[in-house]
Amino acid sequence: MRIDVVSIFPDYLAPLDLSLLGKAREAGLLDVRVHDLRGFTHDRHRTVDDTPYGGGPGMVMKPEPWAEALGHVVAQGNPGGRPHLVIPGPGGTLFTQAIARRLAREPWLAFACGRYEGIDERVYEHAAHDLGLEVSVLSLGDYVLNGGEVAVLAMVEAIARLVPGVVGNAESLVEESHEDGLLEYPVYTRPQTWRGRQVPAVLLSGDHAAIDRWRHEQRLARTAARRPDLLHASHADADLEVRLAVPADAPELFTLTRACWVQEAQANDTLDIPALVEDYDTVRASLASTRTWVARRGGRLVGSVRTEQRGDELYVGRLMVAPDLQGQGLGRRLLEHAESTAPDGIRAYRLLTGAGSVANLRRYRRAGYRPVPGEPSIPGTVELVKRRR
Ligand code: JD8
Repeated sequence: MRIDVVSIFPDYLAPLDLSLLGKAREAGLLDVRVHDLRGFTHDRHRTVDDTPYGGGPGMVMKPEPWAEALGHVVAQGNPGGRPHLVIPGPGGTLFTQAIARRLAREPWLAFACGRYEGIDERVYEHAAHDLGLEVSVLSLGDYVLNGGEVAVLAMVEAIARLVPGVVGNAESLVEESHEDGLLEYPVYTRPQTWRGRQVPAVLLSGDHAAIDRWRHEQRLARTAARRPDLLHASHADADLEVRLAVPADAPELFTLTRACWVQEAQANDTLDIPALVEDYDTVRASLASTRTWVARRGGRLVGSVRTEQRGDELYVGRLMVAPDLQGQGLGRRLLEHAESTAPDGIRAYRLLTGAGSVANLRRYRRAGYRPVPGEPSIPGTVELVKRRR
Protein backbone atom coordinates (compact mmCIF):
# COMPACT_ATOMS: atom_id res chain seq x y z
CA MET A 1 0.00 0.00 0.00
CA ARG A 2 1.25 3.48 -0.86
CA ILE A 3 0.52 6.31 1.58
CA ASP A 4 1.27 9.98 0.92
CA VAL A 5 0.96 12.61 3.64
CA VAL A 6 1.12 16.38 3.06
CA SER A 7 1.71 18.65 6.04
CA ILE A 8 3.41 21.89 7.07
CA PHE A 9 4.87 19.88 9.99
CA PRO A 10 6.32 16.78 8.26
CA ASP A 11 8.31 15.89 11.40
CA TYR A 12 4.97 15.28 13.12
CA LEU A 13 4.72 12.10 11.04
CA ALA A 14 8.10 10.76 12.16
CA PRO A 15 6.41 8.15 14.42
CA LEU A 16 5.44 6.34 11.21
CA ASP A 17 9.11 5.30 10.97
CA LEU A 18 8.86 3.39 14.25
CA SER A 19 7.72 -0.04 15.41
CA LEU A 20 5.54 -2.28 13.26
CA LEU A 21 4.87 0.35 10.60
CA GLY A 22 8.57 1.14 10.35
CA LYS A 23 9.34 -2.55 9.86
CA ALA A 24 6.51 -2.87 7.32
CA ARG A 25 8.05 0.00 5.36
CA GLU A 26 11.47 -1.69 5.42
CA ALA A 27 9.78 -4.90 4.28
CA GLY A 28 8.17 -3.06 1.38
CA LEU A 29 4.62 -3.74 2.60
CA LEU A 30 4.06 -0.01 3.00
CA ASP A 31 5.40 2.85 0.86
CA VAL A 32 4.94 5.93 3.04
CA ARG A 33 5.96 9.35 1.66
CA VAL A 34 5.68 12.60 3.66
CA HIS A 35 5.63 15.91 1.79
CA ASP A 36 6.18 19.44 3.20
CA LEU A 37 3.41 21.73 1.93
CA ARG A 38 5.76 24.71 2.09
CA GLY A 39 7.76 22.98 -0.63
CA PHE A 40 4.91 23.95 -2.94
CA THR A 41 5.10 27.70 -2.27
CA HIS A 42 7.11 30.18 -4.30
CA ASP A 43 7.33 33.31 -2.12
CA ARG A 44 10.20 34.20 0.17
CA HIS A 45 8.10 33.53 3.27
CA ARG A 46 6.80 30.20 1.92
CA THR A 47 3.28 31.41 2.78
CA VAL A 48 0.57 28.78 3.17
CA ASP A 49 -2.12 30.81 4.97
CA ASP A 50 -4.09 34.03 4.64
CA THR A 51 -6.93 35.90 6.35
CA PRO A 52 -10.45 34.42 6.04
CA TYR A 53 -12.91 35.95 3.61
CA GLY A 54 -15.88 37.22 5.59
CA GLY A 55 -13.65 37.98 8.57
CA GLY A 56 -13.43 35.95 11.77
CA PRO A 57 -10.63 34.55 13.89
CA GLY A 58 -7.47 32.89 12.71
CA MET A 59 -6.11 32.15 9.25
CA VAL A 60 -7.13 29.86 6.40
CA MET A 61 -4.84 27.66 4.32
CA LYS A 62 -4.37 29.02 0.78
CA PRO A 63 -5.62 26.81 -2.09
CA GLU A 64 -2.70 27.08 -4.54
CA PRO A 65 -0.01 25.35 -2.45
CA TRP A 66 -2.45 22.49 -1.86
CA ALA A 67 -3.28 22.17 -5.55
CA GLU A 68 0.41 21.99 -6.39
CA ALA A 69 1.15 19.51 -3.61
CA LEU A 70 -1.74 17.19 -4.52
CA GLY A 71 -0.88 17.53 -8.20
CA HIS A 72 2.69 16.52 -7.41
CA VAL A 73 1.56 13.48 -5.39
CA VAL A 74 -0.83 12.29 -8.11
CA ALA A 75 1.79 12.86 -10.81
CA GLN A 76 4.20 10.56 -8.94
CA GLY A 77 1.76 7.65 -9.20
CA ASN A 78 1.47 4.96 -11.85
CA PRO A 79 -0.31 6.23 -14.93
CA GLY A 80 -4.09 6.29 -14.42
CA GLY A 81 -3.61 5.50 -10.74
CA ARG A 82 -5.21 7.90 -8.27
CA PRO A 83 -5.04 7.96 -4.50
CA HIS A 84 -8.10 7.97 -2.25
CA LEU A 85 -7.69 11.36 -0.55
CA VAL A 86 -8.46 11.53 3.18
CA ILE A 87 -8.75 15.01 4.71
CA PRO A 88 -9.14 14.89 8.49
CA GLY A 89 -11.44 17.49 9.99
CA PRO A 90 -13.53 17.85 13.17
CA GLY A 91 -16.61 18.07 10.97
CA GLY A 92 -15.89 14.87 9.10
CA THR A 93 -17.51 11.44 9.20
CA LEU A 94 -16.42 9.61 12.35
CA PHE A 95 -13.46 7.34 11.60
CA THR A 96 -14.26 3.76 12.70
CA GLN A 97 -12.79 0.26 12.45
CA ALA A 98 -15.19 -0.44 9.60
CA ILE A 99 -13.79 2.55 7.69
CA ALA A 100 -10.25 1.46 8.57
CA ARG A 101 -11.02 -1.98 7.09
CA ARG A 102 -12.42 -0.43 3.89
CA LEU A 103 -9.45 1.92 3.44
CA ALA A 104 -7.01 -0.93 4.16
CA ARG A 105 -8.20 -2.52 0.92
CA GLU A 106 -7.14 0.55 -1.10
CA PRO A 107 -3.78 0.40 -2.96
CA TRP A 108 -3.05 4.13 -2.52
CA LEU A 109 -4.09 6.62 0.14
CA ALA A 110 -3.18 10.31 0.44
CA PHE A 111 -3.72 12.38 3.59
CA ALA A 112 -3.95 16.19 3.68
CA CYS A 113 -3.13 17.63 7.09
CA GLY A 114 -4.85 20.96 7.62
CA ARG A 115 -3.87 23.60 10.17
CA TYR A 116 -5.12 27.03 11.28
CA GLU A 117 -8.89 27.31 10.81
CA GLY A 118 -8.79 24.80 7.97
CA ILE A 119 -8.18 24.51 4.22
CA ASP A 120 -9.89 26.72 1.58
CA GLU A 121 -13.04 24.79 0.64
CA ARG A 122 -12.22 24.99 -3.07
CA VAL A 123 -9.35 22.56 -2.54
CA TYR A 124 -11.87 19.81 -1.66
CA GLU A 125 -13.77 20.58 -4.87
CA HIS A 126 -10.57 20.75 -6.94
CA ALA A 127 -9.39 17.36 -5.64
CA ALA A 128 -12.73 15.70 -6.33
CA HIS A 129 -13.71 17.33 -9.63
CA ASP A 130 -10.46 18.45 -11.25
CA LEU A 131 -8.13 15.69 -10.06
CA GLY A 132 -10.91 13.09 -9.99
CA LEU A 133 -9.95 11.81 -6.56
CA GLU A 134 -12.29 10.02 -4.14
CA VAL A 135 -12.24 12.42 -1.18
CA SER A 136 -13.18 11.39 2.37
CA VAL A 137 -13.42 13.98 5.16
CA LEU A 138 -12.97 11.98 8.35
CA SER A 139 -12.92 12.92 12.03
CA LEU A 140 -10.97 11.16 14.72
CA GLY A 141 -13.56 12.01 17.33
CA ASP A 142 -15.75 14.68 18.90
CA TYR A 143 -13.00 16.90 20.29
CA VAL A 144 -10.88 19.65 18.69
CA LEU A 145 -7.25 19.23 17.69
CA ASN A 146 -4.97 21.97 16.34
CA GLY A 147 -4.44 20.24 13.04
CA GLY A 148 -4.78 17.04 11.06
CA GLU A 149 -1.41 15.45 11.82
CA VAL A 150 -2.42 13.63 15.00
CA ALA A 151 -5.51 12.33 13.25
CA VAL A 152 -3.42 11.10 10.32
CA LEU A 153 -1.04 9.28 12.66
CA ALA A 154 -3.97 7.44 14.25
CA MET A 155 -5.73 6.72 10.96
CA VAL A 156 -2.57 5.47 9.21
CA GLU A 157 -1.79 3.15 12.14
CA ALA A 158 -5.36 1.81 12.30
CA ILE A 159 -5.43 1.23 8.53
CA ALA A 160 -1.88 0.01 7.88
CA ARG A 161 -1.98 -2.63 10.62
CA LEU A 162 -4.84 -4.29 8.70
CA VAL A 163 -2.68 -4.61 5.60
CA PRO A 164 -1.80 -8.33 5.28
CA GLY A 165 1.64 -9.03 6.72
CA VAL A 166 2.00 -5.81 8.71
CA VAL A 167 0.85 -7.38 11.97
CA GLY A 168 2.73 -10.67 12.46
CA ASN A 169 -0.05 -12.97 13.65
CA ALA A 170 -3.25 -11.84 11.97
CA GLU A 171 -4.90 -14.00 14.66
CA SER A 172 -4.82 -11.11 17.10
CA LEU A 173 -6.61 -8.82 14.67
CA VAL A 174 -9.88 -10.69 15.01
CA GLU A 175 -10.26 -10.67 18.76
CA GLU A 176 -10.00 -6.91 19.02
CA SER A 177 -12.45 -4.32 20.15
CA HIS A 178 -14.62 -2.88 17.43
CA GLU A 179 -13.73 -5.83 15.21
CA ASP A 180 -17.04 -7.51 15.87
CA GLY A 181 -18.90 -4.84 17.75
CA LEU A 182 -17.68 -5.86 21.24
CA LEU A 183 -14.86 -4.53 23.45
CA GLU A 184 -11.95 -6.87 24.16
CA TYR A 185 -11.75 -9.20 27.16
CA PRO A 186 -9.30 -8.63 30.07
CA VAL A 187 -5.84 -10.16 29.62
CA TYR A 188 -3.37 -11.53 32.16
CA THR A 189 0.22 -12.87 32.16
CA ARG A 190 2.72 -14.22 34.70
CA PRO A 191 3.00 -14.17 37.72
CA GLN A 192 -0.13 -16.12 38.63
CA THR A 193 -0.28 -14.19 41.91
CA TRP A 194 0.78 -10.56 41.83
CA ARG A 195 0.73 -8.35 44.89
CA GLY A 196 -1.93 -10.62 46.34
CA ARG A 197 -4.03 -10.52 43.18
CA GLN A 198 -4.97 -13.72 41.33
CA VAL A 199 -5.47 -14.56 37.70
CA PRO A 200 -9.09 -15.78 37.08
CA ALA A 201 -9.06 -19.57 37.62
CA VAL A 202 -10.82 -20.33 34.33
CA LEU A 203 -7.76 -19.05 32.45
CA LEU A 204 -5.59 -21.65 34.21
CA SER A 205 -8.09 -24.48 33.58
CA GLY A 206 -6.95 -25.51 30.09
CA ASP A 207 -10.66 -25.84 29.20
CA HIS A 208 -10.61 -23.78 26.00
CA ALA A 209 -14.36 -23.89 25.47
CA ALA A 210 -14.85 -22.54 29.00
CA ILE A 211 -12.13 -19.92 28.43
CA ASP A 212 -13.80 -18.82 25.17
CA ARG A 213 -17.17 -18.59 26.91
CA TRP A 214 -15.70 -16.62 29.87
CA ARG A 215 -13.93 -14.22 27.48
CA HIS A 216 -17.11 -13.73 25.47
CA GLU A 217 -19.09 -12.97 28.63
CA GLN A 218 -16.37 -10.51 29.72
CA ARG A 219 -16.61 -8.78 26.36
CA LEU A 220 -20.39 -8.46 26.60
CA ALA A 221 -20.17 -7.20 30.20
CA ARG A 222 -17.48 -4.64 29.40
CA THR A 223 -19.31 -3.41 26.34
CA ALA A 224 -22.54 -3.05 28.30
CA ALA A 225 -20.67 -1.14 31.03
CA ARG A 226 -18.42 1.09 28.96
CA ARG A 227 -19.98 1.31 25.51
CA PRO A 228 -23.66 0.50 25.69
CA ASP A 229 -23.99 2.38 22.38
CA LEU A 230 -21.96 -0.41 20.77
CA LEU A 231 -24.04 -3.03 22.50
CA HIS A 232 -27.17 -1.29 21.45
CA ALA A 233 -25.68 -0.91 18.00
CA SER A 234 -25.19 -4.65 17.72
CA HIS A 235 -28.56 -5.04 19.33
CA ALA A 236 -29.87 -2.07 17.42
CA ASP A 237 -31.10 -4.95 15.54
CA ALA A 238 -33.92 -4.56 18.02
CA ASP A 239 -35.40 -3.96 14.61
CA LEU A 240 -33.67 -7.10 13.42
CA GLU A 241 -36.32 -9.65 12.59
CA VAL A 242 -35.21 -13.30 12.57
CA ARG A 243 -37.84 -15.74 11.32
CA LEU A 244 -38.28 -18.92 9.32
CA ALA A 245 -37.88 -18.27 5.63
CA VAL A 246 -40.86 -18.38 3.29
CA PRO A 247 -40.79 -18.92 -0.49
CA ALA A 248 -40.96 -15.14 -1.00
CA ASP A 249 -37.54 -14.88 0.63
CA ALA A 250 -35.97 -17.18 -1.97
CA PRO A 251 -34.95 -14.54 -4.56
CA GLU A 252 -33.05 -12.39 -2.05
CA LEU A 253 -31.65 -15.44 -0.31
CA PHE A 254 -30.33 -16.76 -3.63
CA THR A 255 -28.64 -13.41 -4.30
CA LEU A 256 -27.25 -13.00 -0.78
CA THR A 257 -25.85 -16.54 -0.87
CA ARG A 258 -23.97 -15.80 -4.09
CA ALA A 259 -22.64 -12.52 -2.62
CA CYS A 260 -21.51 -14.10 0.65
CA TRP A 261 -19.77 -17.09 -0.90
CA VAL A 262 -17.55 -15.05 -3.18
CA GLN A 263 -15.18 -14.44 -0.26
CA GLU A 264 -15.29 -18.14 0.64
CA ALA A 265 -14.31 -18.98 -2.95
CA GLN A 266 -11.45 -16.50 -2.70
CA ALA A 267 -10.36 -17.87 0.70
CA ASN A 268 -10.45 -21.44 -0.55
CA ASP A 269 -9.30 -20.71 -4.10
CA THR A 270 -12.17 -22.68 -5.65
CA LEU A 271 -15.53 -21.91 -7.20
CA ASP A 272 -16.65 -25.48 -6.71
CA ILE A 273 -18.68 -24.72 -3.58
CA PRO A 274 -22.34 -25.86 -3.44
CA ALA A 275 -23.58 -22.47 -2.17
CA LEU A 276 -21.92 -20.80 -5.15
CA VAL A 277 -23.16 -23.12 -7.90
CA GLU A 278 -26.69 -23.95 -6.70
CA ASP A 279 -29.32 -22.44 -8.97
CA TYR A 280 -32.35 -20.50 -7.86
CA ASP A 281 -34.73 -23.46 -7.90
CA THR A 282 -32.41 -25.45 -5.65
CA VAL A 283 -32.28 -22.63 -3.13
CA ARG A 284 -36.06 -22.24 -3.24
CA ALA A 285 -36.56 -25.98 -2.80
CA SER A 286 -34.15 -26.07 0.16
CA LEU A 287 -36.56 -23.88 2.10
CA ALA A 288 -38.91 -26.85 2.28
CA SER A 289 -36.31 -29.45 3.25
CA THR A 290 -34.39 -27.48 5.90
CA ARG A 291 -35.29 -24.97 8.59
CA THR A 292 -33.90 -21.82 7.03
CA TRP A 293 -33.88 -18.66 9.15
CA VAL A 294 -33.70 -15.22 7.60
CA ALA A 295 -32.65 -12.01 9.33
CA ARG A 296 -34.16 -8.77 8.05
CA ARG A 297 -33.42 -5.22 9.11
CA GLY A 298 -35.60 -2.45 7.86
CA GLY A 299 -37.00 -4.92 5.36
CA ARG A 300 -33.57 -5.79 3.92
CA LEU A 301 -32.37 -9.41 4.03
CA VAL A 302 -29.11 -9.00 5.98
CA GLY A 303 -28.35 -12.58 6.99
CA SER A 304 -29.47 -16.19 7.13
CA VAL A 305 -28.67 -19.58 8.62
CA ARG A 306 -30.20 -23.01 8.29
CA THR A 307 -30.46 -25.99 10.59
CA GLU A 308 -31.09 -29.67 9.99
CA GLN A 309 -31.52 -32.35 12.63
CA ARG A 310 -29.55 -35.53 11.95
CA GLY A 311 -29.99 -37.95 14.82
CA ASP A 312 -28.97 -36.22 18.04
CA GLU A 313 -26.98 -33.58 16.24
CA LEU A 314 -28.11 -30.27 14.77
CA TYR A 315 -26.36 -29.41 11.54
CA VAL A 316 -25.91 -25.65 11.19
CA GLY A 317 -25.25 -24.46 7.67
CA ARG A 318 -25.31 -21.59 5.22
CA LEU A 319 -24.53 -19.07 7.94
CA MET A 320 -24.25 -15.77 6.08
CA VAL A 321 -24.17 -12.02 6.74
CA ALA A 322 -24.34 -9.39 4.00
CA PRO A 323 -20.68 -8.53 3.24
CA ASP A 324 -21.16 -4.83 4.03
CA LEU A 325 -22.58 -5.65 7.47
CA GLN A 326 -19.95 -8.15 8.58
CA GLY A 327 -18.02 -7.39 11.76
CA GLN A 328 -21.04 -6.16 13.72
CA GLY A 329 -21.81 -9.39 15.56
CA LEU A 330 -24.73 -10.39 13.30
CA GLY A 331 -23.11 -13.74 12.45
CA ARG A 332 -22.58 -14.47 16.13
CA ARG A 333 -26.21 -13.68 16.83
CA LEU A 334 -27.47 -15.85 13.95
CA LEU A 335 -25.34 -18.78 15.15
CA GLU A 336 -26.65 -18.32 18.69
CA HIS A 337 -30.17 -18.23 17.28
CA ALA A 338 -29.65 -21.43 15.28
CA GLU A 339 -28.35 -23.20 18.39
CA SER A 340 -31.27 -21.89 20.44
CA THR A 341 -33.72 -23.54 18.05
CA ALA A 342 -32.32 -27.02 18.76
CA PRO A 343 -35.13 -29.37 19.80
CA ASP A 344 -34.83 -31.55 22.91
CA GLY A 345 -32.58 -34.54 22.46
CA ILE A 346 -30.02 -32.63 20.47
CA ARG A 347 -26.62 -33.45 22.01
CA ALA A 348 -24.32 -31.41 19.79
CA TYR A 349 -24.10 -28.88 16.98
CA ARG A 350 -22.09 -29.58 13.84
CA LEU A 351 -21.04 -27.32 10.98
CA LEU A 352 -18.72 -27.32 8.02
CA THR A 353 -16.56 -24.61 6.49
CA GLY A 354 -13.73 -24.32 4.01
CA ALA A 355 -10.27 -25.22 5.29
CA GLY A 356 -9.15 -21.88 3.86
CA SER A 357 -11.89 -19.93 5.61
CA VAL A 358 -9.53 -18.80 8.35
CA ALA A 359 -11.77 -16.03 9.68
CA ASN A 360 -14.74 -18.42 9.94
CA LEU A 361 -12.62 -21.02 11.72
CA ARG A 362 -11.58 -18.41 14.25
CA ARG A 363 -15.16 -17.27 14.83
CA TYR A 364 -16.40 -20.83 15.26
CA ARG A 365 -13.56 -21.59 17.63
CA ARG A 366 -14.49 -18.52 19.67
CA ALA A 367 -18.08 -19.77 19.72
CA GLY A 368 -16.85 -23.02 21.29
CA TYR A 369 -16.65 -25.23 18.19
CA ARG A 370 -13.74 -27.66 17.73
CA PRO A 371 -12.48 -29.30 14.53
CA VAL A 372 -13.47 -32.95 14.16
CA PRO A 373 -10.24 -34.98 13.91
CA GLY A 374 -9.57 -37.13 10.86
CA GLU A 375 -10.35 -36.77 7.15
CA PRO A 376 -13.22 -34.34 6.43
CA SER A 377 -16.32 -35.75 4.69
CA ILE A 378 -15.70 -33.25 1.87
CA PRO A 379 -12.07 -32.60 0.78
CA GLY A 380 -10.87 -29.06 1.47
CA THR A 381 -13.37 -28.56 4.28
CA VAL A 382 -13.21 -28.64 8.06
CA GLU A 383 -16.02 -30.14 10.12
CA LEU A 384 -16.52 -28.58 13.56
CA VAL A 385 -18.62 -29.78 16.46
CA LYS A 386 -19.71 -28.30 19.78
CA ARG A 387 -21.28 -30.20 22.63
CA ARG A 388 -24.62 -28.79 23.71
CA ARG A 389 -24.59 -27.52 27.29
C1 JD8 B 1 -7.88 18.89 10.94
C2 JD8 B 1 -7.18 22.44 11.34
C3 JD8 B 1 -7.84 22.97 13.69
C4 JD8 B 1 -10.31 22.93 13.60
C5 JD8 B 1 -10.35 25.63 14.49
C6 JD8 B 1 -8.84 24.38 15.89
C7 JD8 B 1 -9.78 15.41 13.06
N1 JD8 B 1 -11.22 14.92 15.61
C8 JD8 B 1 -10.61 16.12 15.26
N2 JD8 B 1 -10.59 17.22 15.99
N3 JD8 B 1 -9.92 18.21 15.33
C9 JD8 B 1 -9.51 17.74 14.16
C10 JD8 B 1 -8.81 18.58 13.16
C11 JD8 B 1 -8.57 19.92 13.49
C12 JD8 B 1 -7.99 20.73 12.53
C13 JD8 B 1 -7.65 20.24 11.26
C14 JD8 B 1 -8.46 18.06 11.91
C15 JD8 B 1 -7.14 21.32 10.51
N4 JD8 B 1 -7.68 22.07 12.55
C16 JD8 B 1 -9.09 23.80 13.52
C17 JD8 B 1 -11.55 23.77 13.45
C18 JD8 B 1 -11.58 24.80 14.53
N5 JD8 B 1 -9.09 24.85 14.55
C19 JD8 B 1 -9.93 16.39 14.07
N6 JD8 B 1 -9.68 14.58 12.29
